Amino acid sequence: MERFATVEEELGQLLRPAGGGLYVVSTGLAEQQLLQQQLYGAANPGEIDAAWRGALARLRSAKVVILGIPSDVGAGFRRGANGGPGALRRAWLASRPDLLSRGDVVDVGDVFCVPQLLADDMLSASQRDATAAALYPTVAEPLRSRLPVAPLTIAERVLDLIFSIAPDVRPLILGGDHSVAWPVTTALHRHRHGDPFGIVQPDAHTDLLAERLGIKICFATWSFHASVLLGGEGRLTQVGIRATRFPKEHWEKTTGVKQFWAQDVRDNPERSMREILEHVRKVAPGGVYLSNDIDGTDAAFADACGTPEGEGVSPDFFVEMIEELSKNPGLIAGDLVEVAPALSAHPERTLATAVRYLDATLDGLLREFPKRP
Ligand SMILES: [Mn+2]
Repeated sequence: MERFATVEEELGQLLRPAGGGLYVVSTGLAEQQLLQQQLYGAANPGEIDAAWRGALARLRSAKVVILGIPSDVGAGFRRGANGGPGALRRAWLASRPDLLSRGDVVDVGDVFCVPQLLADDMLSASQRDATAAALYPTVAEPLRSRLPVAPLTIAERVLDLIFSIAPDVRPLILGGDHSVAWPVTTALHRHRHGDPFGIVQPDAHTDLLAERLGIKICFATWSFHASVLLGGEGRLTQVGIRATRFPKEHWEKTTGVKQFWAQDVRDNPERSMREILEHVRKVAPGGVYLSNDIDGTDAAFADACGTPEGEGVSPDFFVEMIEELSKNPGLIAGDLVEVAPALSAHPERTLATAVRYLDATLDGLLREFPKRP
């Protein structure tokens, strides 16, 4: 076999049914199966698989595509964002049971994440081949050794494939640590042929290191590289910054990002909203990718994450910001990252906040774009 017959067939290898991106052997297996039965209204693995393939077959007519990337190779201190997509799907489905039966929204499932891997360019050829053999046992050589194996590289390929058959579709990504925003950024950049889009990033942290421990792309560096890719000029806009070693002037001067710190938003929310919208509408007329790190939100509403921070931005502010950005300049993609349900004694509070964000983001992604002058 030299190539796949259809894009859907390749996606069927690269992805797993929603909830299936985590590798579980015994612990967590029953929970994963229950989630998949609920998501797909299916009684057994065969029905789950059939429902998921049915979703892939509807991709070409979708307006919004949901993709889970349960990859967590990030922070040193407390992890758990690999539990994000499952918990987000469960909470969201409970409040929006029609989610997966709507024709215009297609959940393509999860990137299957080998938890020790991040990107293919970090791997030796022999490791790559060994993992490819484990992930794609039914794909023959030489095709198999060309398939990506690490989460971010699989996500890039998946998004390229999706855009190739559904050019106007808008992705909604469920993370995962914040590194999952990188493949979304690069896929948008390739796909939009220079149409100037922006990124708006609610976050307590800047994620603006050029490298961390010699690693170019990870949760702490992706914003730096995204800003470079977008050409600087404030096209990457960060909102809610408060846990950083350097002042705003340092970051804006050295990296070309635009920042709105949490304290300024708290002191004067009306003025901050006005300035954020004015700025983004000026620099990103082609639309916005909302990359929403849950820790941008005040820890009182979102403590189920690796690095909860107080003195943050309220969910009301971010929901309004998402709604306003959706009206103008429009959302071309969205995500919600770093939700780590296992890290809080009361994750339901964070998940309720998360569901508000997912609802607002999905509504925004489904909106028609305003007419461009
Ligand atoms: Mn982040």
